[in-house]
Amino acid sequence: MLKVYGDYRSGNCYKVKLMLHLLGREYQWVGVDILKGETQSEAFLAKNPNGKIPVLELEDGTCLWESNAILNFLADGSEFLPSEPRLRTQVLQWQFFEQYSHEPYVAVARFIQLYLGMPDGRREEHARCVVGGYKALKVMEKQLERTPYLVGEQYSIADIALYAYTHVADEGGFCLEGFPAIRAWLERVASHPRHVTMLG
Ligand SMILES: N[C@@H](CCC(=O)N[C@@H](CS)C(=O)NCC(=O)O)C(=O)O
Repeated sequence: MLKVYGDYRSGNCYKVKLMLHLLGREYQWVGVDILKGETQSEAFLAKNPNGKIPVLELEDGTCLWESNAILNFLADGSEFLPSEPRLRTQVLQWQFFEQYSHEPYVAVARFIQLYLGMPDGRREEHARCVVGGYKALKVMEKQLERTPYLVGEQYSIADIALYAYTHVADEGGFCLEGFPAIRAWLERVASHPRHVTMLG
């Protein structure tokens, strides 16, 4: 059976969980506590030398890491990854955007606020993350004013990648009041019959 090493509160790990539920795949969840340093143990580093969750361990023992790479592996051949090259590239485009222009701000602001409880020493960094995060949210809003999903008409792994931290952006100090297209998209994604919540 597939094994997922992760933390339920982590958006990067939630991407993998959501994907597996949407595909109806069985898996075993192995909890990893990042605050206790469990990602830095020798045993864990043998699975991901970069010391980060999520990790997907396949039946033959192969370990895949990097959440969006895992999404591409799992979605291969399914309705969640278009085969047409232009559309598939647009999926990747949004996933690279997520990792470089969204996650480093929205997820890190949430980490500082939710996991660390906003320590004084990280308030300035949090404020910088909020600025960067709103910039990314504006880019998403523009796209979602035009199309129901990030890549046109079809729910894809681009949406899963960006849903993960956007739907809990409030936990990082973001307000989505001024982003009606994003709010409608969040509801659209969550209305899928096989949707699962982050903590569900
Ligand atoms: N780019 C990676 C980021 C993974 C990541 O940052 N994971 C965090 C939890 S959300 C982690 O494992 N942090 C522990 C650490 O860095 O020691 C991905 O998308 O999978």
